[in-house]
Amino acid sequence: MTNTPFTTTQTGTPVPSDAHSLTSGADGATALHDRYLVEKLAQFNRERIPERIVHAKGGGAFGEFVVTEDVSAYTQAAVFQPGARTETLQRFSSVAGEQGSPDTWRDVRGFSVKFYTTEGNYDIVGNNTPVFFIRDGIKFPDFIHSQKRLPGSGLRDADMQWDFWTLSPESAHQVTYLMGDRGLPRSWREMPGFGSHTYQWINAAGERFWVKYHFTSNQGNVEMEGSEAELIAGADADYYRRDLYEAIEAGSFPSWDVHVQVMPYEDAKTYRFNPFDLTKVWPHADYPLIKVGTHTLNRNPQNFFAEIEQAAFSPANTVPGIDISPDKMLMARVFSYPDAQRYRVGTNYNQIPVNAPHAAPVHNYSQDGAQRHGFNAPSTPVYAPNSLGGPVADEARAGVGSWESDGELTRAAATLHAEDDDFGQAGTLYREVFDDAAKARFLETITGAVGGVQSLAIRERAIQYWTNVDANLGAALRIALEAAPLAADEPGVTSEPAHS
Ligand code: HDE
Repeated sequence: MTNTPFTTTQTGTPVPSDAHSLTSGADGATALHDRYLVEKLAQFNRERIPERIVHAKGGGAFGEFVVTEDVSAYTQAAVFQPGARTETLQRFSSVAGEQGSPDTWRDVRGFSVKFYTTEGNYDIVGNNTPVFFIRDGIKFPDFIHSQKRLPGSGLRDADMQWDFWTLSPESAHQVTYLMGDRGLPRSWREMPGFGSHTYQWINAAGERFWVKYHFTSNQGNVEMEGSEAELIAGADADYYRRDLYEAIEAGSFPSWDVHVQVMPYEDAKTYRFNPFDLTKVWPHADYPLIKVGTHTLNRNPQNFFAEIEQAAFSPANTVPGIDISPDKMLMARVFSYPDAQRYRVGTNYNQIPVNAPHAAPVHNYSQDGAQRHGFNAPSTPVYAPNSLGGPVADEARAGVGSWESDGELTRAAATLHAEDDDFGQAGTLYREVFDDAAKARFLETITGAVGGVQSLAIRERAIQYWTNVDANLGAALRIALEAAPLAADEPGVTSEPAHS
């Protein structure tokens, strides 16, 4: 066919064959100077970049966020102004599994949204749960180590998981979510999303508020049973990824209504528990949901590696009118994500189209670095200060929203309050949110998970952990474990490990 292009080298030179190496004679010695053979094999060896050390398995799509309400009283951010429409990228993920792991292993799911706003990219990098396992980032590597693989055998291990969790009681709320129905969504389209942390909004007058983000699925929250999830894990490791891709291909665009809870700045000093503690939710009765708009996914990636594998979501990507809060986990993440992305994707990872701003210019004095391709015009100065009209800082924004100097705030928030405990909200979730059927499924799940623990000391701690959440639950777990064949008595038999 006349318009079929020729195969070329990476530098555009047509090649004589894609099937035969250059040899002396039909089956003679292969020539080392067969540049295309060498280039093709070398390129193949370098197709992989390091996978995400957590959230390695995922999928995503592009979309649009539309503001349908007026929340300008709380934030000046352009992306949240009435009527604003913003292009977005969303990635969903599991946490503990490697890139090839089954989508439907029990796990928390990542829920990341990049907003390509007119003031730069804004990222909400959350999960399908409103809380997290720990409240200080220094424990994160240890937590993840305990959920992944034993250094010797390279195998997952229930003892490691429950040893960490039972020695970190602050994990109880999130583990209750994980072991409950939320741990097995039927699809990424049918689950909620949360920013999880407390963030700061600043309005045009400089007034500050604390907010939490909620993404409510317009497809409903639908979960699957553990037995169904295990079957699917064996039949189709990419079940969620396929579901999202095919839904969008078919024109069935999933959407989420976006709400915020808003806490006045000063309330944080007297609230009944630390409002910046990531293991806690704010009861909606205290701070009701306020609608902001709707986020719809309506376009599949053209190239999975270029647009999803290389996508870099970061809590460090904030825009004017939005800032971080004194949440120790959030402050640690602000360092970690760009660090991980420089390692994983490269120094100039924000020049890759999927990570570059789509609706805002880039003006700064950084230059060079591997694979830089966007470059400063010859006349642009590469230093500041300068007398050549180079970009200048927007000094009006200095200190806007800053809480760092408000010692009373951080001391008050961190002072232990009556409800600054580890098990209270987990118990409320179990008793008041799970119905009887959900409670029964929950008991079955934790019996299986704790039943895989070999160490009787850790198993006993796990029973105490759940007793602290709810005494009846702890008692029922003890009975269920005594009735179940003790995995500890059956060497080599462990239940499907819970995935964090
Ligand atoms: Fe992450 N997390 N995280 N995490 N996380 C990463 O960043 C980290 C935490 C979350 O689709 C990494 O680029 C630290 C909470 C999602 O690309 C890494 C701490 C929440 C994704 C990292 C946390 C998350 C990540 C791995 C404790 C929900 C996938 C690769 C302070 C509120 C984003 C990367 C995507 C990815 C660090 C805890 C969610 C290693 C240090 C809490 C959804 O930088």
